[in-house]
Amino acid sequence: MGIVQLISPPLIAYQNDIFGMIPSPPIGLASIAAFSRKNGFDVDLIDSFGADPFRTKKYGRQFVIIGLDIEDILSNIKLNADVIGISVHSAMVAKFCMDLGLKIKENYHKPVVVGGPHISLNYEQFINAGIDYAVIGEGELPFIQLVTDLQGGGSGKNIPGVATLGQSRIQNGDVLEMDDLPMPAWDLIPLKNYWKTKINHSPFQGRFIPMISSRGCPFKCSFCTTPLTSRGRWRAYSADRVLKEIKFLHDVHGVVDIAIQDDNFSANPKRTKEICELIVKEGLNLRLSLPSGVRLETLSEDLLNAMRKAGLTYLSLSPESGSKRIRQLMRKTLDENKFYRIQKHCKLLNIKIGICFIIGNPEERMADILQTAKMIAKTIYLGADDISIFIFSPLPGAPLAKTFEKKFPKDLLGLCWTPKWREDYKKWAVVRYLLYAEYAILKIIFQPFSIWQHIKNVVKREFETKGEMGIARLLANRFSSAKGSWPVKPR
Ligand code: B12
Ligand code: SF4
Repeated sequence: MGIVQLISPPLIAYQNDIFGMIPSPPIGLASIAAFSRKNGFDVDLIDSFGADPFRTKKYGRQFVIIGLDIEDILSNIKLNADVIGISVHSAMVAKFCMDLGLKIKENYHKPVVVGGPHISLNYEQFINAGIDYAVIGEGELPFIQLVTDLQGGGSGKNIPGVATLGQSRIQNGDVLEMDDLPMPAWDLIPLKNYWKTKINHSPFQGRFIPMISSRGCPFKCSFCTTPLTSRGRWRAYSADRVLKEIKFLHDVHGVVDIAIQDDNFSANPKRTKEICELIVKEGLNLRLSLPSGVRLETLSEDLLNAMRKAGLTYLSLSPESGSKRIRQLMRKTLDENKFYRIQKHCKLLNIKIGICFIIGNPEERMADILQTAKMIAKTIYLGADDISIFIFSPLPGAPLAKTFEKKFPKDLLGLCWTPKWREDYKKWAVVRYLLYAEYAILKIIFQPFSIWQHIKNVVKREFETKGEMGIARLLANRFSSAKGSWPVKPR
């Protein structure tokens, strides 16, 4: 019927930034690929990171590209492709993707379509720069409607969910019933290369993969863009469909570690429990993890028991700040009693817990930082295994970004959780360092026996916490000349 060329950009991060250097197979693009195939198109997919995860190149003064560069990608493009689609996950890859798209147009004169979380709120810049089409929101249906229209000689105009020059008011694209979506086309992604890096977003011990079992979020945190891109809707696969996908990943790809990357895996606790019961019934021996932060409101002891039985080994909770005032500014509710109670229960079940914080809100004062330090102390005392501290980065489109907009770096590079472009970055980097030092000292005091286990895990590269992966990454950075260690130093 036609040939679709899909491209996932390389990983772009500040050099040596362990908070930004997180590789992960591109789920969204794998889903677009699967749906295109289901509709009769041949698909070629260039996964620029996965194709060569040990190759690095400097990008500007401070950044590094890991994977294929623009020239490499251009030489891999199928010349007979009818349409080229590029996935733009975050602001960090926006400039690269725009340059790539324009180069493709210049060299191959083919229609270029962009899509992805960053595009949904920032498509106009791409269209104004000369990219032909931008797909807003969930992309499967609008993309196929666009490609089919172009194939039939159409202009690609007036397709719901697709922006193009002169069409700035976009009617929302239709979405499919979740269970009607095919499983991501993982056969098109070089998964083995990801496994070789021994780095993931979530702790793992064997073959790992990310999975999405639902889309969207009903909450409204002001630093986040998901409420806008999902328009407050939460949609999910049925429990049966989730089990089918997990079984497929386990049986066909030999996966044993599944990182569920949903924005809100337990938004419907009844469905979550059903999924867990099905996994147990099927007798699957898996490790499940929830690295992206689970809403406390949706958790209960009963649900955690079910998740543990199904294989949950790691869970991330995101109070974001110890200060109630800052949480209010973030529109983040937190029942502190429940927060500590749930941690104790995880400890009882031997589910490793990671706690995420965001520091550096423009309104944050010393008193707020001290509240966060106090919360860290209490969580470590209760047995929390891990903490992650990010420095607030205004993401284009998010409500809390408004005050920063005029100060954004022009190329949007640096809009990640290590925002070195911020005038007050140094101050927040010191605060982050001090909070990690507090964590390390309290860990030794309150959990002395855990240290030995962490060391063993780092040496064996069989990770139980994100902190262990962070240490492994720091060591790899330091001694990256060792063959096969990741990330390698930029050339
Ligand atoms: C999982 C995840 C990750 C994972 C995996 C990323 C990956 N390779 O897939 C990890 C942890 C690695 C990650 C890293 C980062 N992420 Co992230 N991530 C997410 C998360 C939670 C879910 C994405 C997802 O898989 N969704 C499910 C799939 C099915 O949907 P999708 O990816 O959106 O794809 C659909 C559409 O977007 C569209 N689409 C996608 N690609 C294409 C391509 C074409 C051609 C078309 C037509 C359509 C299309 O169709 C798809 C199917 O419907 C989102 C939040 C969110 N809900 O979007 C944040 C999010 C996208 N990430 C974000 C950020 C900031 C980052 C980091 C910069 C953070 C950091 N560490 O500093 C890094 C940078 C990564 C990079 N190199 O760009 C921000 C982006 C905001 C912005 N504008 O910058 C988000 C929105 C979270 C947030 N609100 O803060 N991330
Ligand atoms: S941070 Fe998480 S809970 Fe808050 S709006 Fe974003 S996805 Fe939802």
